[in-house]
Amino acid sequence: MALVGNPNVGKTSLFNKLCGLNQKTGNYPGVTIDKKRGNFTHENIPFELLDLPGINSLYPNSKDEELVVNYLLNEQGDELPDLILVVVSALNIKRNLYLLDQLRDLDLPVVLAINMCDLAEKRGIKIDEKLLREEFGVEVVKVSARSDQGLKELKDLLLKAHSVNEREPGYIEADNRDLLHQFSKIIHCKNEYRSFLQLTQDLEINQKEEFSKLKKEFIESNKIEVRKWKINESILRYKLIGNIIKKSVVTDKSAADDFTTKADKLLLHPVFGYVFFLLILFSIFQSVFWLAAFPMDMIDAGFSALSGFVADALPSGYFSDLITQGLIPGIGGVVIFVPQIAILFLMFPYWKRADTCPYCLSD
Ligand SMILES: Nc1nc2c(ncn2[C@@H]2O[C@H](COP(=O)(O)OP(=O)(O)OP(=O)(O)O)[C@@H](O)[C@H]2O)c(=O)[nH]1
Ligand SMILES: [Mg+2]
Repeated sequence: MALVGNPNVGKTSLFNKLCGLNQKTGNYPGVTIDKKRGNFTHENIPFELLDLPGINSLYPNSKDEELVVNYLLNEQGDELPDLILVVVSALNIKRNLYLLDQLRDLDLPVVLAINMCDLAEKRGIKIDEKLLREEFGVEVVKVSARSDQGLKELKDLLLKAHSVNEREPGYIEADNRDLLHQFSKIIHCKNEYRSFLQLTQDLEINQKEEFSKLKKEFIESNKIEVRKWKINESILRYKLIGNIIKKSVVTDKSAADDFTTKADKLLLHPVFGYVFFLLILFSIFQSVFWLAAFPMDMIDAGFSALSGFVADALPSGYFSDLITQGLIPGIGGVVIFVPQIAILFLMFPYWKRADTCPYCLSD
């Protein structure tokens, strides 16, 4: 069973809970960068669980994302999982469901775990999991890897998991379906969405020259606009997800009683928001100068002492002046700014991926 989901949604936390392990977790994307295996038994059925790095979609953007996508698309090896446990965050469900929608086209049994439900309740987010189950045709369970909520129910559902019912491909326009069908046959791919992904991107699993040539010829002879196919996929999927979300997710900010929402009311206020923003920038600016003053004074004193020491040690002349009045103060003049730059960088959040804010877990 493979644990798949967007970065920072709590996959490893859930993996640790299910397998009783202690793999590294952290509140920023990209914590897990390799496959990790674990085991557990439920109702006498042994499960082997694979924790994977987070991916935003089946179009990989980094080496660790590629690892997951190659694993899920490689039909040739016998490594495909028997079941995919898709983990999404209840705080960010719309964006996370895009990946679920892609995964359910792979013809593998899928179970959807909506994690972080403890936080969602506090933020007034209400999710109708029955409706999601009906709309997506997969088993759905709300969990919290932090408070253990829903874990027993999740294990029960894993026994019931089934392949997603055959559905009309929701990722390609009707006019292009025949072409995709032909391409699947040519490359002997059992699943049409896997063919679609191989046609629209260059994957490591298909680096063979023979395949690249075949694909190029197919694209050229049929005048396929690959970029357009990809864009249409996003439009079609988001349209479907948008309609489902409208019916199944309600956010009632007035019911929210967590610290973040209360702070947001003030910090994101149309007028006070700007006042806080300026105050924060001003205090960063001030503290950069205030904190950096101590190491800067030390660096300044250190380089002056070094100049003095070298001046005493060398016989006076042009060479001594070059070292003590040119080279050493020159290097000192650059090094002295290092504390200011370092402190400034420390005061800004660490953005691992431009599209994900690690602190608020939202777009
Ligand atoms: N409140 C709350 N926090 C959670 C829950 N599950 C995970 N977290 C926190 O969310 C953060 C991310 O958890 P991870 O388990 O590292 O997430 P991941 O999906 O494995 O992340 P990557 O490996 O980077 O893709 C950690 O700080 C967890 O403590 C939950 O159910 N509730
Ligand atoms: Mg992880």
